Amino acid sequence: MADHDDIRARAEAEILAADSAAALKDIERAYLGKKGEVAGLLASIPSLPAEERPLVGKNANLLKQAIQAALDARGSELEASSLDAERGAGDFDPTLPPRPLDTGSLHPITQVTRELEDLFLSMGYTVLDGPEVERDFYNFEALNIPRDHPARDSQDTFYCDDSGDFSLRPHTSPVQVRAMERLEPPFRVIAPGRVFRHETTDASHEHTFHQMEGMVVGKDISVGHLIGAMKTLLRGIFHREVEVRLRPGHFPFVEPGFELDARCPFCSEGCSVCGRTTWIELLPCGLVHPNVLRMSGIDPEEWSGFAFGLGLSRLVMLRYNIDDVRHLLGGDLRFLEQF
Ligand code: FA5
Repeated sequence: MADHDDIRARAEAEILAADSAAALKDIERAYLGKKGEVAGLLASIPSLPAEERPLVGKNANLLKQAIQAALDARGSELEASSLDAERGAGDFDPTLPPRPLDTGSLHPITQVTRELEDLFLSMGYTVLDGPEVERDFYNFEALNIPRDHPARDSQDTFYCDDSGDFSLRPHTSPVQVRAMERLEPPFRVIAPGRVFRHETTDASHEHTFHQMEGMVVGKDISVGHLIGAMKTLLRGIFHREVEVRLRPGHFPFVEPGFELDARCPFCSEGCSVCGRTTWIELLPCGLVHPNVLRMSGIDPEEWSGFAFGLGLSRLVMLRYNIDDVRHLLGGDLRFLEQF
């Protein structure tokens, strides 16, 4: 018992005198460590007479608890006084709440894409993806775009090799062809994605922008179905009636073809976004040309369809009142942080 009292008195004195967490650790090791004094006491038990062993064991454990409690108490004291010291120094207040984390947000194009995907999924469409580096066959040939069509001009298309076979896709329409190859009619698909054009940029033209292709192939598909789908699309995104106009448009892969324009929200008399026309070209569309169906192995006598190529970047501009398409992929945080 004398041993215990002696050890306890020494330990408590040393603990009280300790002035750092490191010093406390050393004391803990000396008394409670594997080779510490308390361990020595416990190790001596087997050599004691049997009747003494329980009491010595119990006291050794009480001693251990007492030293641990003294260590903990002194540890808390030291920690509190070091916080006080830091606070007193005036350069850091550890009690202040942390700064809010920068969590970021989804890009407006991603937000609108996801909304459109949900809308079209609810109408039974499938969402498809296609390669950004695309072959000539899918970009043009299978879309009934002959060799001398202006869309093939190197002014518009970024070619990837000298053969002219591979280019960065200038539109999402090649995914139509991939859909027709892979799916049995009837089917409905959309394909949002990035497209690239070698052209001069301005408030409504970027060299890299987003489109969303749509295609429906079924029995007796008519212009009425097409217009119904376009109206649903616009209502779903704007949650209000948007003033639109439909005019004839020419694309080699649709017949008849249309241009659906939306009224420019930025002006009433013409501005740089609408090219001074008060209308923004948004949604070219039409009935799928029989040649296109035939080239992909679908019998145009049996099946018909419609297709559209939504200018997704322009839709995002209209939705969020963004007056220059170049903001979208410009990477300026001051712009992006608004979404
Ligand atoms: C096409 O790309 C056709 N593939 C669309 C199509 C699909 C027609 C299916 C018929 C059936 P166009 O080149 O007009 O068409 O582009 C489609 C839309 O993309 C335009 O209405 C416009 O909203 C948008 N767009 C075109 N060029 C740019 C550009 N440089 N920057 C931003 N948006 C653009």
